[in-house]
Amino acid sequence: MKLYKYLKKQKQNQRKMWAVLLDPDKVDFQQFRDLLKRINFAKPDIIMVGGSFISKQNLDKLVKKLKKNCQLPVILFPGGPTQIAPDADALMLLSLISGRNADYLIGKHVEAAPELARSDFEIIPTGYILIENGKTTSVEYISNTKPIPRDKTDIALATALAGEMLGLKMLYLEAGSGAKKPVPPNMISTISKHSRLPVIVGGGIKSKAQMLKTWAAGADIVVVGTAFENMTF
Ligand code: 1GP
Repeated sequence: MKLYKYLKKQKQNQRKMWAVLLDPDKVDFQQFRDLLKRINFAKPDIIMVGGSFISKQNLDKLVKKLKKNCQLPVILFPGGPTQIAPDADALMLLSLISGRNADYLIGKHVEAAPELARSDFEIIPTGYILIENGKTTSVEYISNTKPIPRDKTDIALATALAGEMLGLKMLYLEAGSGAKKPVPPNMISTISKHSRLPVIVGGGIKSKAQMLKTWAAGADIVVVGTAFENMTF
């Protein structure tokens, strides 16, 4: 079954999922077996691979190794148009719909399209929505866009609905890597109540308790990056 179909089915069955986010430049390939053990122990449903400035070589290497040694689906979460690894199962084609920078709404996609068209993996168009977390995040700085203020649930909802109407297949509510404050639960619940799309939530999730709270608010997939990297999750 294609990955998106599987994710939709899990959502219909109210089966909550979580994804571990790996940055290929922060993975110690000498200790790859230990990483696999930690993944097997933590039991995520999905492995996401991506980062802001990753080397293509490490990206390809990590995805290849994961696919060879692990049964979990591997989804690319690209920070730019060169972050394409042919061995992945799928790629989130992110459109930064909280921003007003044409490059991150369509420009980078145009640059990536020829190579994406030659790839075999599934492409999942995803509305990427940045939510303010109290400090400037890398995505915000690099994309030169403003996040949606945390108390503007109505704007976040209208953005999510517009994304759905434009045909995007998933919504990713992002507080930013290492965020001090994760996406507010009331914003997650409002969006998940009004949208039929799988809702992914990430940024600043540090504990199982926070993950449960995020699921309870309505997230379908919770993403954990920094806490897994720091071995505190
Ligand atoms: C970042 O949402 C992800 O894009 C994960 O954030 O690193 O804070 O877990 P953390």
